[in-house]
Amino acid sequence: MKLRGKQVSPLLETNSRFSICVIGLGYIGLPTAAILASKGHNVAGMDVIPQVLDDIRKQGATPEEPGLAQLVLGELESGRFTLSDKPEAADVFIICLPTPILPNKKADMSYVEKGVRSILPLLQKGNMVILESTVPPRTTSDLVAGLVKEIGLDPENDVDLAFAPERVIPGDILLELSTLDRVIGGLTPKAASRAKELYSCFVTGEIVITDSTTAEFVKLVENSYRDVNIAFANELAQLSYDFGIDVRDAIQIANRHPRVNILQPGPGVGGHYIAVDPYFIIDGAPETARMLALARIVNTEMPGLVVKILSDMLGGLQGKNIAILGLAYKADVGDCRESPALEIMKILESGGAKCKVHDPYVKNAGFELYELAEAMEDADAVLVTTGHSDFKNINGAEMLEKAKGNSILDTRRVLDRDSWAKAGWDFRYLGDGRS
Ligand code: SAJ
Repeated sequence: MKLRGKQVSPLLETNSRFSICVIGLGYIGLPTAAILASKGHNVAGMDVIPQVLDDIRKQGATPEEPGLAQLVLGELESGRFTLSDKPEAADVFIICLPTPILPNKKADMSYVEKGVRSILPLLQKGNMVILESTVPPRTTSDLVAGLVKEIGLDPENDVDLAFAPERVIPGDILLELSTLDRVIGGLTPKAASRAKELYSCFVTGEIVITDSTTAEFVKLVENSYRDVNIAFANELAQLSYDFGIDVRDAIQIANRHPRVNILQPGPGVGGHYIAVDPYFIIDGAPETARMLALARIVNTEMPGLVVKILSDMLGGLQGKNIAILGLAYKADVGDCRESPALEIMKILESGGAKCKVHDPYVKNAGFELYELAEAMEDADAVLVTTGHSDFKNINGAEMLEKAKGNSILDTRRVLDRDSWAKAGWDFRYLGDGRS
């Protein structure tokens, strides 16, 4: 079995070292490729974007993922992991391509379709094709199997098709990739157990096998469950103003019950996962997925509520300067896809306010970001939209000297209210209906 010489064994063998081609070197493809290489497999990592390959060659990976850059650079050095701008013949193809959401809230399957099409000329009997991208239910059985049929192969008998979703949390990917339990769905039971055999080389958690459609559904359900739970917390935050209570206290006390586990409210749900995945179910069964649709509505309305509270504090937005602390969708990462802060900025600006955003984690926002002191200069109000740990050290008294006004709304409860209030700030936490 040789990868680079294009001599590939027709059938996978138990306990073999496989040649593997990983299509798409994003936040899941790259660590998966590097881990598989570290277990002795020959891995070709493929990406169509030259910049992605250049960055990997130069720095391995983003420093936000502990240990990843070192692992990637080490495996490249060893020669077990190579980079390429096109797919290479292999025993196993793993597809880790994005499935963005279209404006009509349907999954954009074009990257996955193109990725699968790109391996078709290389596909041989006995190969395994594993999809890791988050996809609508029945993608493996309809889209992937359908494409395999186009080249005259039988998707059930000639090749093994499986779906193996990742479920790691950004910021702790390397650890979770190995330790979390994993679900793997096969188009056939044989495909599922073969994929399980491969993933067993690095997954120490339990690997549960099922059919491909169930596995696709499970992946979406996990994130939808979290979206519904956060929507519940966000609704409680809204109710805190009706009943004059602090939602944080209420949730903390309720969560002492052994069978209650409510998440935390915030300015909305961002990121490319929880804010997106429920739509893949809703789109397939809009009449039935009512609770999922309602949770999306509640969470999507949060930016508007945040702006309304701030506007009430300021007596209107027209001509006001707002210092926004945090653009990333969640604490301690630099990713701002679907971030509620972006929507909040849009609403503030449409109300006549001017925003200056400070986020030490975000490298490229597509617009000007400010140092903390610059963002605070002449600010009428401060709005905290991301709970970065660095923000905990900001000194309220020093900030008051730079700002013009003294209003602050912390939607993440990251700042210490007592010390800021003592320094002279009119300090509110989102969901504290007592203030
Ligand atoms: N959020 C809240 N309140 C909370 C928790 C989160 O408002 O109590 C917000 C965050 O601020 C953020 C959003 O929700 O804007 C999503 O953040 P997250 O940390 O909950 O999750 P993601 O989107 O970074 O990653 C999720 C994870 N899924 C689950 O926990 C079920 C992760 O394990 C998945 O691998 C990932 O989606 C994915 O790839 O699908």
